[in-house]
Amino acid sequence: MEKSQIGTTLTHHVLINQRAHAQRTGEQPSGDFSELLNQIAVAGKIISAEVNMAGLADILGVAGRTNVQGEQVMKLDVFANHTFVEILRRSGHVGIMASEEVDDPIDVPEPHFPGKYAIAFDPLDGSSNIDVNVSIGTIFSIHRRRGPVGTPGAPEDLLRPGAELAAAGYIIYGSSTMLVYTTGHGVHGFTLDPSVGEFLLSHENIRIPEKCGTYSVNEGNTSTWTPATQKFVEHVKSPDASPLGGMKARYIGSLVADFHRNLMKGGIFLYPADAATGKGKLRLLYEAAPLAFVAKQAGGYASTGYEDILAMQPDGLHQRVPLIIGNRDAVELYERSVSAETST
Ligand code: AHM
Ligand code: MG
Repeated sequence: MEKSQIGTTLTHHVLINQRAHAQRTGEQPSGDFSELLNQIAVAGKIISAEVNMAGLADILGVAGRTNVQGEQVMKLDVFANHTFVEILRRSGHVGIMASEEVDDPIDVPEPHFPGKYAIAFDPLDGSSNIDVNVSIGTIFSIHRRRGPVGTPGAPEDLLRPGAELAAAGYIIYGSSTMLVYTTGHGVHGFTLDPSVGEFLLSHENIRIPEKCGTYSVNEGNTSTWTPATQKFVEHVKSPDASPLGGMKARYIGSLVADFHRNLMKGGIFLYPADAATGKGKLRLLYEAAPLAFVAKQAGGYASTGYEDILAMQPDGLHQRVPLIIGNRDAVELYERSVSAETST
């Protein structure tokens, strides 16, 4: 990062990018998107603070611990969902939402103003890792709604291909808290400086490194994979295989953390189809599609093995898909392995 950018806040960075966009296109920015992203960042800071307290729950006593409003502390994933829903509902920029934690679409009732965006999120992904101090994350995806601003949102505003996303990103609660986002013009990362309470630009224009040195998959599931997946994993870990042999294994079991590591270091993550059902585990709307959008902007690619994740038309809010994501050459090699199997 250039020295002149040290101390650039998320807000400032979004404004600079909007100005550049306005100069390119002649469109005047409304400021709505930057406000929305700011609200997401606020929710992220609140969740980050709570996640950092999680290890103290036993010491302080979960039942005895109360929050600033004097209320009983909620389970972290419930807390994260509640935080996102309430902050976004009041933002004035969201007309409808979907959350991993909620079965139905979440509307924006009176007196809140239904804004122009539809947002889907997984408020706390990998939450089974909370108790053991392993990184977890929030994933979000943002579409521009089809209906006019001020009118209620509809599920169709959410059920759209990832290729139409206006923005997507994630927040990782790890050794530090980072927010990574894209609006389709590069991927930018901001690290939370808890001493000033701001997300500061730390990784501008992230590109996935050319060398794909890591594969990430739950190998305990090997017996449930298709032969094509089994062959692919055997191939990438064989030291002498070409192309793309000799990869090392790294699997955290937290999608955001596995994806983030591979984005920064080069790697492929697989949660492939189960051979018996043909289905994957991860959700299209708020896990696969937003990360596919980020990956593509960073020079990577995401596929089910059969099709580009970004091209998929969702058929439900909680639809599950196989997800193979990371370096483009590695994901394409997986696709070839699948198509060789289906054509024999
Ligand atoms: P969750 O939404 O219930 O937290 O499950 C999603 C998580 C992902 O973070 C991770 O990639 C995957 O499940 C790990 O699954 P497994 O434990 O089957 O390997
Ligand atoms: Mg999840």
